[in-house]
Amino acid sequence: MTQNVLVPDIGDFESVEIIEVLVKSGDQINLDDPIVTLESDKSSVEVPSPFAGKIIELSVKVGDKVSKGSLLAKIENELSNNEKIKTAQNKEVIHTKRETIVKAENSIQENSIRKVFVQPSSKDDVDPLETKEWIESLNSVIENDGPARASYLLNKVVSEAYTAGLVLPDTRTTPYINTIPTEQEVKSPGDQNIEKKIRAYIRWNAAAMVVRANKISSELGGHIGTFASAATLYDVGMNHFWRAKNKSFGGDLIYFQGHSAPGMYARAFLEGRLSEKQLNRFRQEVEAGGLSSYPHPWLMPKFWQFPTVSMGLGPIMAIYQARFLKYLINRGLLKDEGRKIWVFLGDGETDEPESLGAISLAAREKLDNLIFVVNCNLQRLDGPVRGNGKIIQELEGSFRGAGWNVLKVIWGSYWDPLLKADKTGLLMKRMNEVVDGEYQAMKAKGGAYVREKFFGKYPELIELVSSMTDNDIWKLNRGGHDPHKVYAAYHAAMQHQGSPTVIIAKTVKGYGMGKSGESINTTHQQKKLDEQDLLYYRDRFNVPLTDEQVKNIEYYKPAENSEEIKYLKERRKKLGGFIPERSSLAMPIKAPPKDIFESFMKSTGDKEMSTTMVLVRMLTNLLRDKNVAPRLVPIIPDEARTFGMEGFFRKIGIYAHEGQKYEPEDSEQLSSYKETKSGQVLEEGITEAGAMSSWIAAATAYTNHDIEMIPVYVFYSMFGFQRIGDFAWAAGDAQARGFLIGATAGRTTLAGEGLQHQDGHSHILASMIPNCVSYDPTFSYEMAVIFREGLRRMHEKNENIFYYITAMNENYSHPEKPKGADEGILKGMYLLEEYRNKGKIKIQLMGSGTILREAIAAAKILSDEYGVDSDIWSVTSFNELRKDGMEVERRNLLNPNDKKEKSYIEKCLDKRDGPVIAVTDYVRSFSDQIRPYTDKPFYSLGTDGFGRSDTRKNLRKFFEVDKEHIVAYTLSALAKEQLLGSDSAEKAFKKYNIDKKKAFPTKL
Ligand SMILES: Cc1ncc(C[n+]2csc(CCOP(=O)(O)OP(=O)(O)O)c2C)c(N)n1
Ligand SMILES: [Mg+2]
Repeated sequence: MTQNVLVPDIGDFESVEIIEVLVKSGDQINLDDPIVTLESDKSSVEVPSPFAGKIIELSVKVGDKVSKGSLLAKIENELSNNEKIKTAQNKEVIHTKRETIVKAENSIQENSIRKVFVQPSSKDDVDPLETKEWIESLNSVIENDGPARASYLLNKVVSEAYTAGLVLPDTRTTPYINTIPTEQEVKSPGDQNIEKKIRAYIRWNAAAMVVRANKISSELGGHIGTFASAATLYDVGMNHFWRAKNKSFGGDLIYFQGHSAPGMYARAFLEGRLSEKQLNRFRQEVEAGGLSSYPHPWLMPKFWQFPTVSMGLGPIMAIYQARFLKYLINRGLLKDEGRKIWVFLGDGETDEPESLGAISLAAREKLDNLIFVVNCNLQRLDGPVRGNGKIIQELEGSFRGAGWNVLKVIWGSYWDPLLKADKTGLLMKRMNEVVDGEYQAMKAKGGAYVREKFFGKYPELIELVSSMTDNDIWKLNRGGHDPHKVYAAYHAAMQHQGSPTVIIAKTVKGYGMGKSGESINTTHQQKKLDEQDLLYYRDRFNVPLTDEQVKNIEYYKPAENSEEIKYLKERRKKLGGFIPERSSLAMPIKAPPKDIFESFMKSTGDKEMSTTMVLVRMLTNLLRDKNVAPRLVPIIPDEARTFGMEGFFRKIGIYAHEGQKYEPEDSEQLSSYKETKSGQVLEEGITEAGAMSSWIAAATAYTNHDIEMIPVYVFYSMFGFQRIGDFAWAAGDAQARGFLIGATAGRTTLAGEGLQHQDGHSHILASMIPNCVSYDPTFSYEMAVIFREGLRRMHEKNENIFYYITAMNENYSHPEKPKGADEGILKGMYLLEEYRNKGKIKIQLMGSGTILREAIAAAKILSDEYGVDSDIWSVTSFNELRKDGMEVERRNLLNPNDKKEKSYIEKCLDKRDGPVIAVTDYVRSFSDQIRPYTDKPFYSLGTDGFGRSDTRKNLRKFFEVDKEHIVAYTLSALAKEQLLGSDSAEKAFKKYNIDKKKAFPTKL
């Protein structure tokens, strides 16, 4: 049967041009194969075939204009009902037993509940007998019908109470005790004695390493107290849970709390991975072989995986890492091996908005591959985290509210008998009422103090501990220091399904440090322990070192054949290898053939388009390359329509782990909002931090998942580096490979949006990241040459760099690529045009981005009206030129006897005459960067100052970067250089109505 393929609903557009015809008569095509590409003045989008079959007639050609309903082709197809079937599948209706259940529930007669007006609950138990009956009923249901039924009943009662108008108890938090009841704790299979010894040695060596470094110089710093509080949390994971990457398993990913790094080095020392010599080089990294202060993959690329020490970045990056792992699995690019992402963070660190900012996403995405461990030692750097409150309860509320599985590990096993003996709940009441500031003081002040201040409040509690000595009371441990409790929580977290888990563990900062730093406000900064402190620490953990050895701050490492070392190695062997370890087995992606980019090298003729459109077109083409297509990860924080990228929605789908449970409002449209489980686009919503975290996860997939991915994160340039600069820095550290695209860039190019939108400095910010390569291209072919080279360098040659490219929303026509321009485009500048008609006076006119076009227009005026010739340079990257300039200058300074080497800028300009006039849509310091690398007089024009909303023409006039200002200022510069009389400039100022009294734009 013959079917007509018509142009579907393309949104608000009429008469849209066909820019590509992707099939020919006689082709056998599949459902959804693209037939043509349409381009409006904002975006380009492929039209997929609604049928499979053979093209028997093509009704259009390139250049034709079509609208909704236009005939594109005729197809002979066997399955005439194909489309219907497809639509029916899309409208997947979910039938469950739900309705039946609801009906049954409604049939229960429950109108007998009396409605009351809201009243807060009474604090006193006015009828203990009745209370008892209720509790007994509950126990009986738990006993006879099981906990699930009991929970159901409670929920039912609570919802009835709500309907009745009662003030409900605040259920964000649970009592201040461990979530897992003692009886339910899964016991560790480990040998506790050996593990305790190992932990003690690790503690000792970590502290010794920091103290030793500070003997060399107190400049070196370091932390003892943090790892001292977290040692058990790490050790249980290392001995029992964290599986390393090896040939048969992808590996769990562990985000270590940055300043607990000494503990990881100390363990690696026992494992034989680091030598004593290396430990002695903690924080002395300038000579090769030192250990980095914190986890920095850039500095220790075979060890650290995740830069975490800028607080808050680790947690959010890990959330998106867990999400990206599911994305890879759902897209069929990785096997689901049940890998987990573990994240360690401090309680103080949760103050950072980034730490908790994405926890609801983690729950929404059902990231049960994610486990947070918040080390609640109740202190941060200066003092208590929540002296007047309870950080554990506060966090529980936030995480529960967001939908996480929350496991509190507050009390250690020594408390178990006391809690068991507490029949009236008074101990629990006391635990609930004490605030963190007090809890902290108690651990600083000893057992007698705890007896008095904690138990002393109620005579019953004094009685409860009457048979215990002060020392016994002092030994009442906190959950995070009890390997049994920690094991049980980790075990439960591993089993949990359907939501992420947070383990909130209570610990003591500086645990075991005694007077030198246990639970005192200055613990965080403690990096020097004197002899007495060290002896105390040794004794506290029974480290088998003599006094002499302690005085020499020797490390302790038992013999290779000792039971401790054998045990430690055997445990890691069972878990697949050592952690942390960074490696990559990813295969490079072959850069696409040149022909994919060929169309961008030609002139667009009269057709005007923006570089953002060029980029989107290029990505569309790349989606046809079999090597590149599956690896592309387009990332957009709710701006696809701004950038003309909405065509991707339908074409490659938006990633949604649950697919699409609704029929989108625009389902009939060509770029309808299609969410699918195998979707490729990461549509992040309005979160630049989240989108950047996704980008980092994808950009480091080559090491964390052994698969090279090509993330392309397109942001509104103003909300890029300025907003997420710290992430970009971390990305550099993590050796991310991928593209960041600053769209709608330029202070005057984005016209109407005003001060908070117009970016005139992102390139400066990008230039500060050593491995970020950045470009501000003007023309379609520049963009194509740069992008292709980025693919080649990063993803085929595996250079550890990432690209920042600005793209604009100004439409103009693009010329053909000049012959031989490629090298210059990539190095940062090339000669675009030369005016040699009049001859005598010459200038070197440089421009980048859309302002290059103003420069080109100015050159014409200068030539036609003032007899000034110019060489016009398209500067694709002032940043790259500066890097080259700096390097060459340094080499020349180092080798004063050698022939002077020329920088690339010098090579370009050497044989050219006249001053340089450089003009961009960015602040002057952008182009000023290359001033030192040429002897020529240098004048820069730029957009210093706050942006504002107006037309492009007015804005360029305001910032003095339009062609008229370029002409006038050039003439004035020539006068200053005594190459021309000043009258020409004065005439131009007059002619162009340039107000000399206007204040400098930074002051306006
Ligand atoms: C963004 C950022 N701000 C400040 C710091 C400096 N800093 C390092 S550790 C620390 C205190 C950390 O307290 P907490 O998170 O409770 O960790 P703890 O050491 O108590 O485990 C601070 C402020 C940092 N590393 N990153
Ligand atoms: Mg803390």
